[in-house]
Amino acid sequence: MIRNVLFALTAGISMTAAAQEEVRIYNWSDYVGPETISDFETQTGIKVIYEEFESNERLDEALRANEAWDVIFPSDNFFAGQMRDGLLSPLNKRKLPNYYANLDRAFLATMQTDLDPGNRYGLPYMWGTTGIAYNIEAVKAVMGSDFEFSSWTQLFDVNVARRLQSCGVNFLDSPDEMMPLALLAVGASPSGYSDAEFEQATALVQRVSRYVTFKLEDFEADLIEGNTCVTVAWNGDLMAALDEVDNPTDYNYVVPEEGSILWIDMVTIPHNAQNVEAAHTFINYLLEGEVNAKIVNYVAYPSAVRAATPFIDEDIASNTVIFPSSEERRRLVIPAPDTVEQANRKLAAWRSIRGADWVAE
Ligand code: SPD
Repeated sequence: MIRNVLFALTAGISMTAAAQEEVRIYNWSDYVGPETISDFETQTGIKVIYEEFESNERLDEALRANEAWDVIFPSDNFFAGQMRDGLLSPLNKRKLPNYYANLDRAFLATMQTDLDPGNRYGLPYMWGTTGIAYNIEAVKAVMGSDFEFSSWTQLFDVNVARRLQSCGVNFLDSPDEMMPLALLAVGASPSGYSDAEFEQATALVQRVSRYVTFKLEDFEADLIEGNTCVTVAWNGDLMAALDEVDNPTDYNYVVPEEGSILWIDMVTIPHNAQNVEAAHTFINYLLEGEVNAKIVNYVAYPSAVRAATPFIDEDIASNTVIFPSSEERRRLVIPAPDTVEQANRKLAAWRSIRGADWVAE
């Protein structure tokens, strides 16, 4: 993504002393503000090695292959598996004064019960939803003026996809992103499903796969540049992209009637981190109210940092795609983390759809 080039450049040129302290950060693409990293380097003198990934599968692979990162950002479900498998280091809260001062306690309490008792291993970084984003007129031009997306069944419908292939339909190239949506489309719960339901969901994706593209990187840019007219999307990435176009109302983002996923991207320290001290310094920095608000204002996702609230731009705070209404929130689920067997089955299903040589972006 274009904006990331700037981070890579600033991370590369800012401090050059030979024995300078370093912190290695592996984050999703477009997930900090334009100055987040350079400001941190200036404030602390710590050099940031910053790289980006597009999917939880890629991050998980990196972690299991013993790649050495100091700070990583897995989603809640992958975080749970990584914690279970001993791949994360417990946080030292004494080194995170902003943890007590600035985080939203109610948000932390949700995670304590469900995911990480005592919030020992990680903190919520940003959260969001997955939905269907589309160019309203381009879709109507193909499907007729009454057509609008309101259900996952439409997205996975071969007849719909075959027709919309002319303007382009994109699925996120990740089993973890797509299989829960296919499960919703077959009437199953992404949190608890039978073998038969999983097979039905796999068959649904398989049938439609020849009419769609599979891409994670720049899915939102492809939509606004007209390379696609429909894409599965994360709300914030779409909203950040629409902030840069003249015609944002040409697009719609829908959380379908069956509901969708509420995901939480965590920030945590891997078990093999080389600079645990600097990792804490960086995480504590992310929890500063103004620092965090600048990120929220840029990436267009809500965070769990209460101290950021006064600094959030009004157009972000009032945007109901970014901050879903309570009606919409009732239709969102945080799926229970996969067991090892479920995670392996999801990957196997994806390879059966995408090819045995599929690799995560
Ligand atoms: N641009 C950064 C987007 C991060 C999205 N994370 C989504 C994870 C959903 N499982």
